[in-house]
Amino acid sequence: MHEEKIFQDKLDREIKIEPQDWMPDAYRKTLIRQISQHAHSEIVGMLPEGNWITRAPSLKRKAALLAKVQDEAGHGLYLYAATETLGVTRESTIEDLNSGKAKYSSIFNYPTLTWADIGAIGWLVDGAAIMNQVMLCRTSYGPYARAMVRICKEESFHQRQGFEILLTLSRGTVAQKEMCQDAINRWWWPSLMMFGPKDDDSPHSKQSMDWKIKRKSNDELRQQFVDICAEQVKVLGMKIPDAELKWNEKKQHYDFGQIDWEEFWNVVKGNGPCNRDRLEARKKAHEDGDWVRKAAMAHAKKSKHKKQQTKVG
Ligand code: FAQ
Repeated sequence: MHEEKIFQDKLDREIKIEPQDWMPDAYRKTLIRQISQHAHSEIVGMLPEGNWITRAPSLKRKAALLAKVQDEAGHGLYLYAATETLGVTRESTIEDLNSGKAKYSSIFNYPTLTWADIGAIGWLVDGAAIMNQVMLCRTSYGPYARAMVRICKEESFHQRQGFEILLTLSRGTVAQKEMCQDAINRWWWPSLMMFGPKDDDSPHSKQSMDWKIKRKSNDELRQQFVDICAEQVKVLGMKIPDAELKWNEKKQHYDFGQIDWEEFWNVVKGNGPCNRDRLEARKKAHEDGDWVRKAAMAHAKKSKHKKQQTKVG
């Protein structure tokens, strides 16, 4: 009881909860779930873009894409490290992904068919990710909040890189303009789904808001994202594929059309266009890396042994 009071008091006074602090089991479990899903999303998120590294249209584009994909790997690693502070091993967390038990963001189960998709991912997917992650910089768990600050800085660079790809295409030939619009058409609705189910259908939101893990609801963030994109798309001279998108003077927000929630849950349950491929690719990468992990462990053991011998000598 005393511990619960200290925990609640810290939340009330906006003091971060740290790994060594007492916390309710359910708070710990929620964080492990959310942070590990987030880590998996970063790692699986490398796959759709990695697909275009060898086919980027110029050396400059290739270098930028390589750096971006490497950043995502770094984000995954900070987040796996943050998950470990809650008392679970990285091995078991990765095993949960590879066995299909753990979730990762629905968005990465869609294919990248053209170069314009790399621009659309940067603008829309990174844009949605930032919208969600800026509020997570103020999340109540210290290691997660601190990881988010650095991740957000990098994500905002990614977002601009994507927008600039689309801007270039939008000023190009007729075929390039069509490619740009087609990518926006395919990535728009899945990007809106990244924010999760509607607030009324979101089982975790209420408790996560009370614990200050989440600071804004799924619908609030989705609305902010729509409002920003509806303006930015004008700079591109492109269209958002939603006939119902319209400024609502009274609400001071854009109204927008219905999200296909059946498609969302279908993808979350593993039946999206690329779910199977993504998991296979991750499993193969893990198996191919087995010798590296073993070699690193053997090297660490040898070095430790050598050090001990020098001390004895
Ligand atoms: N996909 O009750 P809620 C990125 C699940 S990072 C799949 O609303 P919550 C960087 C949810 O897990 C993108 N599943 O849950 C990048 C739960 O299932 P469970 C990832 C989803 O946690 C860019 C159930 O539905 N970002 O993109 C999705 O309160 C470019 C009920 O949902 C994060 O992970 C979904 N979209 O709110 C990388 C941010 N939405 O666990 C490469 C951190 C919901 O009960 C290239 N996460 N579900 O079985 C969060 O902020 C939250 O977890 C939400 C969901 C907002 C995603």
